[in-house]
Amino acid sequence: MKKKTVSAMLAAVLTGALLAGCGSAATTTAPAESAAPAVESAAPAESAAPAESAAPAESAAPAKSAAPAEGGSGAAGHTYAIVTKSAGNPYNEREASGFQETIEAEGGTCIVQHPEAATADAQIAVIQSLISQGVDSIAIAANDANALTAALTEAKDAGIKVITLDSDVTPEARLTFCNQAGVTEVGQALLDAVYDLTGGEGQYAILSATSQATNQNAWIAAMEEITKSDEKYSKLECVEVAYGDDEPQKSTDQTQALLQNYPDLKVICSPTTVGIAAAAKVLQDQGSSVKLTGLGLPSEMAEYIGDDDAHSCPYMFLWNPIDLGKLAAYTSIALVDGTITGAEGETFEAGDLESSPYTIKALADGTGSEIILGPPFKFDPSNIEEWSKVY
Ligand code: RAM
Repeated sequence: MKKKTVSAMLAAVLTGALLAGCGSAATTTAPAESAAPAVESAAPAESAAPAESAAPAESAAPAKSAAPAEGGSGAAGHTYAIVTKSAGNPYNEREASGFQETIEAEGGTCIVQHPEAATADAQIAVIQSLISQGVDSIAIAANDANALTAALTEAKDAGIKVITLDSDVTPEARLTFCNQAGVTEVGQALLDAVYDLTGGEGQYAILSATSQATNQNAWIAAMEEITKSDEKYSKLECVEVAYGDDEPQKSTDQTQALLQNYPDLKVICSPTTVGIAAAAKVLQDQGSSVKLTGLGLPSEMAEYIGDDDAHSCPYMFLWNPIDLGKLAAYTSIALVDGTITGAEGETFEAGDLESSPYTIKALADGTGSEIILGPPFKFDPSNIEEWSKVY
């Protein structure tokens, strides 16, 4: 009951703040509308989910996350913002819902901003608005590694705790990075899938998000590195990296162009949930023999996953985007209440998340820190139905 009263008060305060600070570049979800999507609490009948992944039941368990973060003073009285890559992408909505659910369960006020387009400029406008609203923290999935540095530094200088999730910026512009999975691990999983689906040789293409997206670029670079360093992959030829900009229509057009330009193409690998969903539809509708893999949202991909010719995607990978949002929320709370500073070796509790407590790790190149949610998880015909009900 106490939480409800606080929420109502905060909703009123926030509504005022949003009216004052919301530019045309963003849409905002007020806390009042924060009911977590039904999909989040729908635990599949068989919730004996594979051990290496966040179990569906876990995303639904509210009990543990209702308690204040251990070691901290709770989130009440503070305002925590999340800025996703762009509006209209269900992955980003899942990510934001996990963040919002956690912040509100902990008694904080949440601001959700989905910029109009997956560009740095759209995010800069949002960051500036959040600085003027005086938020306590900003968690951002960056559309560019470098272009946000000035705006985020301004936020940090104003005392705002800045972190990244999903897609990073240069380390000096944030305190830490909530990374969904190890970059090399994701690159390895994708490359092995390409290897498997091509039969170990021949042409494949990558259908990415935007050309500036830090996360996609890091995974593609990891694939390139592994290809160069391991003879096993020497017969694979990556003919093109195409960019669908995380827009369904552009991703569809790019898929069609790849099919037209490369008649010998065997596989498309799309490390973006928007790209893979668009490509899956094109390939399946055309009855193409080109196979697809990459990173996909199970709820969008269920109809395309299958081992036979009637399905375009034999298998794909992802992580739980709701849990990634939750991790970013617990990280933001711990930074604001002083439990952590973002330095390597610090540890904090993250409610009901599988790997809690989390320890902050150094980035491989020693330039900053990150927190890894867990390993990427494989979705195939054996589990896609179950997971498509979760996210
Ligand atoms: C898209 C976005 C996001 C990425 C996923 C896999 O939704 O580009 O940043 O992590 O795909």
